[in-house]
Amino acid sequence: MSDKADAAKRLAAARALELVRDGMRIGLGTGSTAAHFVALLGAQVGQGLRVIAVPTSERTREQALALSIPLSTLDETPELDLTIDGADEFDPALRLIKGGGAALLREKIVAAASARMIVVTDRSKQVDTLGRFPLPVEVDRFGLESTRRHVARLAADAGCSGTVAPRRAPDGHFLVTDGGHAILDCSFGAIPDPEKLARGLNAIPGVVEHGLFIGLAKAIIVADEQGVEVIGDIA
Ligand code: A5P
Repeated sequence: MSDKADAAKRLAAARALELVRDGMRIGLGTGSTAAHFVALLGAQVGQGLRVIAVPTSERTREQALALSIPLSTLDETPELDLTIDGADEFDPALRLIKGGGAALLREKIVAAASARMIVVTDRSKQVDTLGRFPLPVEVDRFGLESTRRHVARLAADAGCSGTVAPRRAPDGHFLVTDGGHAILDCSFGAIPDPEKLARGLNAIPGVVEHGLFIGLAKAIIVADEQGVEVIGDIA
């Protein structure tokens, strides 16, 4: 990642920090942009800010623990005030692709439990049509090849073409998520009808969740060298 992209991610995270109020229940996203937010939040907690946070991955949980951010779970704290998370792509309708960091299942559960999900990102994630970033689909490891073929057929019906392939970890084995599942990366290039694809994926046995986040983000805080732009309703 370039220094400029990282600086933009930090800028977006700093703007998101302004939304945090004393006493809030906060969902903590996953990825390098969310990590900036967690670091900034940790500094505020060190200065006396009182929040309780639910992390979306083991990675984020470890970071938050190291910063002494008080943590909870959705079982203890089922409703959250605000979730701040990154995205791999967003379009003008605030639809997202997430899951590049393999945390999409917990990210979606936490976002859905939050009164507000606000996305923090740098400008490179902005697209007119979703799909440039390969869509991650989290699937049960049982019947992986059957499910993969089912996803590929469904995608073709939804107007998408391209490869559907299991993600591999650096050691060459299939990557395993925090939830113990596999990820299929769907390299479609463009997704002409994200709602149709999302509905279809939801109906496939073996698909645990997919990385299309539709109707979840209230606003996107997007930063670049020129500064910060807020798209959507941040209030
Ligand atoms: C994690 O599974 C993803 O959804 C991340 O939110 C996404 O990959 C954004 O990552 P960066 O903030 O590192 O770009």
